[in-house]
Amino acid sequence: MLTRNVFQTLLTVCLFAASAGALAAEPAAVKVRLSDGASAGMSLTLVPSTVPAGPVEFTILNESRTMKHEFMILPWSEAGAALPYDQKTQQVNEARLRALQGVEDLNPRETVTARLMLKPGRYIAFCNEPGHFRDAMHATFIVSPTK
Ligand SMILES: [Cu+2]
Repeated sequence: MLTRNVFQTLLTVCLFAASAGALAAEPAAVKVRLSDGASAGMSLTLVPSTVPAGPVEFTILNESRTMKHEFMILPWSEAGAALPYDQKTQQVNEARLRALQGVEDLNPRETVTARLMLKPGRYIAFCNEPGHFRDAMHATFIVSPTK
């Protein structure tokens, strides 16, 4: 499927509108790698893993040759295992999460950029293709307050 939903919450839209009047800051650049892993299992990595609050441009690379992966992110202060999880579908239950943003269903070898406005806090990023969250496709991401 080539369809892709890039969705943002009302909260994010409001934040964006509120900051639009300020001087446009250069977005922080973050490289996201989605990988099946040759021997180490699946992974999701963000470099850097900490950025200042404001616009963040994620360059998301699906390194897989065969599988779809995705990049979802939301504010989350707890450990990743505490995300609501549906054992039947083997997915994080997105309907029970607020402020979820991201890019769904990147095809193998596809690279997509997504620019998000992020406020300070601790975030979790994950892939929600069935089984992938449990297969360690998640990572913590920190947005620090700007001076
Ligand atoms: Cu995945």
